[in-house]
Amino acid sequence: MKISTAVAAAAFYLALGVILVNFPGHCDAALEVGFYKGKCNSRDVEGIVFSVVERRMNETKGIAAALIRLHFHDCFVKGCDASILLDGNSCEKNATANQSVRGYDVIDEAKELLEEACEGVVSCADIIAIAARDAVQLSGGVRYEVQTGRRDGIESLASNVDLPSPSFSVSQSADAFKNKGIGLEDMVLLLGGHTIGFTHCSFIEDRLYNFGGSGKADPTMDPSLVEKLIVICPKNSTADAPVSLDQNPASTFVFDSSFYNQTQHHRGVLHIDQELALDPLTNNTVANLTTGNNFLARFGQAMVKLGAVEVLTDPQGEIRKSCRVVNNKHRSPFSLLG
Ligand code: HEM
Ligand SMILES: *[C@@H]1O[C@H](CO)[C@@H](O)[C@H](O)[C@H]1NC(C)=O
Ligand SMILES: *[C@@H]1O[C@H](CO)[C@@H](O)[C@H](O)[C@H]1NC(C)=O
Ligand SMILES: *[C@@H]1O[C@H](CO)[C@@H](O)[C@H](O)[C@H]1NC(C)=O
Ligand SMILES: *[C@@H]1O[C@H](CO)[C@@H](O)[C@H](O)[C@H]1NC(C)=O
Ligand SMILES: *[C@@H]1O[C@H](CO)[C@@H](O)[C@H](O)[C@H]1NC(C)=O
Ligand SMILES: *[C@@H]1O[C@H](CO)[C@@H](O)[C@H](O)[C@H]1NC(C)=O
Ligand SMILES: CC(=O)N[C@H]1CO[C@H](CO)[C@@H](O)[C@@H]1O
Repeated sequence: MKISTAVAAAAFYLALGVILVNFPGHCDAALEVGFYKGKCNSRDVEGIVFSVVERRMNETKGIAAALIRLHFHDCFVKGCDASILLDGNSCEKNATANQSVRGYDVIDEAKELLEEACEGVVSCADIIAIAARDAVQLSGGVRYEVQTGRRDGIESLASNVDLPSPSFSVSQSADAFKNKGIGLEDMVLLLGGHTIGFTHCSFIEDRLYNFGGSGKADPTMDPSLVEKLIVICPKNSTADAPVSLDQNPASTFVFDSSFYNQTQHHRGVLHIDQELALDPLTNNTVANLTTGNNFLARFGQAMVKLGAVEVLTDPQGEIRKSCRVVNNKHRSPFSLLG
């Protein structure tokens, strides 16, 4: 009896140890919905961010897409820790993959108002996550409950930037997402973010003129779309014009499931977008989402998962005073604090 109890206890603690060791992300548990309730002098933190995003979108609708992409690029490099916001020559924001990321000034504006409301309380990483949610909602998507409680990192290096490339295959892209703990279906949902926003000619020139060195257009692109895009992106032009990611002109700025319908009609703009509809790993999910199937709510859930990637929570990291610089500039940027 005694021995079997001891064995059971040992087995229990062994199992517990295995569980703890197997969940290195267990500090993610500290993220919660409404983390700032009652922490900002009775001010509504999420409401303050919402008004900034709303006003900026009233001026420029396209800023919504920029804010959603900013969250993705933040979370995929060293976790959602606002490392993308730090200024400096060798910082993430100066890496090639970041060169067209926009929206930094929107985050600055929200941060300024929040510092006035309650100094040193709201992290830049949370502002990005809240702003991305608001951008989705204000573009016609579903308002999902955003988790907060992230803290800001103190390291940002361009050499850390290793984002998936638009010329990746579905399985290469799936590996990149899997490394961040995000599965195949969530990857397909998150790429649905390409239902708004713009790319540039330089990202699709190969598909129009010299796909895989063939000297021809990508055969998976609808020829009428090729014809349309070569007008926007003339051969050898240096203008690098913007091109809508969702080629349904009725929903350029609308957060809807049109992206999936477009890819099913061979009208995906980026190579990876088109591949989602063709690759047997993802084609069924794309077909499912084309007919709606609750895309908007499912996208929100996928964004919550994206927002939990490798986050810092109290007591790790810091609450930056300015989103562009770490609090103690004299501290070595290479020191690791959490
Ligand atoms: C395999 C993964 C992904 C790749 C390869 C990729 C690639 C790209 C590229 C090349 C652009 C155009 C950049 C430019 O021309 O300036 C872009 C834009 C964009 N991406 Fe992604 N992306 C990926 C995943 C995501 C995810 C997960 C989201 C959000 C949930 C997202 C949201 C956006 C948005 C909203 C834009 C438009 C930005 C704007 O208009 O400023 N992307 N992406
Ligand atoms: C944005 O525009 C809408 C519709 O015109 C208006 O109701 C709202 O008050 C504006 N919001 C801000 C913050 O300017
Ligand atoms: C960014 O990187 C380029 C080289 O990639 C470098 O020449 C430049 O000085 C860096 N800094 C800024 C602020 O652009
Ligand atoms: C475009 O540039 C390539 C070399 O990069 C050159 O061979 C070709 O003739 C140019 N085409 C036009 C239409 O100027
Ligand atoms: C799907 O895309 C095709 C091709 O652009 C278009 O003709 C059709 O109206 C779209 N369907 C929906 C439901 O948006
Ligand atoms: C997905 O691809 C597989 C393999 O090519 C095919 O059997 C299946 O019918 C496709 N599904 C859809 C919805 O097109
Ligand atoms: C679409 O996917 C959802 C979620 O996986 C599933 O519940 C639903 O049954 C699917 N619908 C169709 C028509 O395949
Ligand atoms: C090298 C380079 O162009 N870096 C850019 C990164 O993104 C920021 C914000 O858009 C630009 O200001 C940088 O010039």
